[in-house]
Amino acid sequence: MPAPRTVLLTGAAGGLGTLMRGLLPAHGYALRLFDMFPIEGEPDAITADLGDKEALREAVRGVDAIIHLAGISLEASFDKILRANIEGTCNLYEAALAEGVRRIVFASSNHAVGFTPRPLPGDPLIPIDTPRRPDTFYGLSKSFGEDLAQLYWDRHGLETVSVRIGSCFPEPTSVRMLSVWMSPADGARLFDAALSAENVGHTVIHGSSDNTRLWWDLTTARSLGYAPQDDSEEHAAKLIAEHGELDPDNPDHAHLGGHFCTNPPIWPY
Ligand code: NAI
Ligand code: 15L
Repeated sequence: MPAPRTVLLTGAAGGLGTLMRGLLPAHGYALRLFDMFPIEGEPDAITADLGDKEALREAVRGVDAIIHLAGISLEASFDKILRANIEGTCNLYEAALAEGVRRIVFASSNHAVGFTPRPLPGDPLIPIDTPRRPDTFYGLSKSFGEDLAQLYWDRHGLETVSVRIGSCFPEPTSVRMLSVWMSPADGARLFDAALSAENVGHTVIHGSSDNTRLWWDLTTARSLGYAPQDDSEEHAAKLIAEHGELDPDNPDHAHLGGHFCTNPPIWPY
């Protein structure tokens, strides 16, 4: 069996980071953890801000790849987004380049294309080359991150898979999530594929399970070797009984980004 590959997991204290800390070791990865908050039970985790360039250089030194989850994950003022998501991601790419890391998997988001109209039954799935339509400063920072990744590939040969994640939580909690949910186990499968596929250059993929009510096309993700095993449909009856079907006249239901387009949740810090 090949030795586990060492991967830096930024944002390791967060919701998705916590799920991936539990699941990725079984795919053969040895994780180095990074977050601005300490992680209980993980004394070796690096506690630092993405603004700390020296800490980033040390954090990326010697790893085979990086999964970049750290950052503001909801809407915030442009100043906060600028520091954490835009400058912070630039700092990480500069550190990776300086230390010779060859591959980053970037947690982009459906909110980079959040104002894309939601497909109605019978409409074609949203293709991966759909035009960017950020729904928030947060979504705009993910759009920037994808362009940054393209620049580092074209200019420096640093590879990235940008994953436009739908909603990765233990269970879907809204009717919208039935379409964009990525089960944690499929999330780990997708990160594994993004880390191990060959010759990705800069590839953008959608990140979700193979949901019955899927809104977007998973072809590019599958071309990297991603084989989703889960479907949100087993949660559909309960969620629809509770909330009803999506209403075409409700602006919260009109776009891929859902309520981020009308009333986005605000980052609490
Ligand atoms: P989260 O908010 O739970 O975790 C983000 C982590 O980043 C936190 O632990 C936070 O302390 C850390 N962080 C924030 N700013 C930082 C900074 N300046 N320096 C160092 N660490 C910092 O978010 P979640 O849900 O775990 O998402 C992880 C990533 O995936 C985020 O980039 C998010 O935008 C992206 N994403 C997540 C989705 C989901 O369904 N969970 C959907 C789409 C994208
Ligand atoms: C995101 O990008 C957020 O980080 C996450 O908290 C969820 O709200 C998700 O999108 C979503 O669209 O459900």
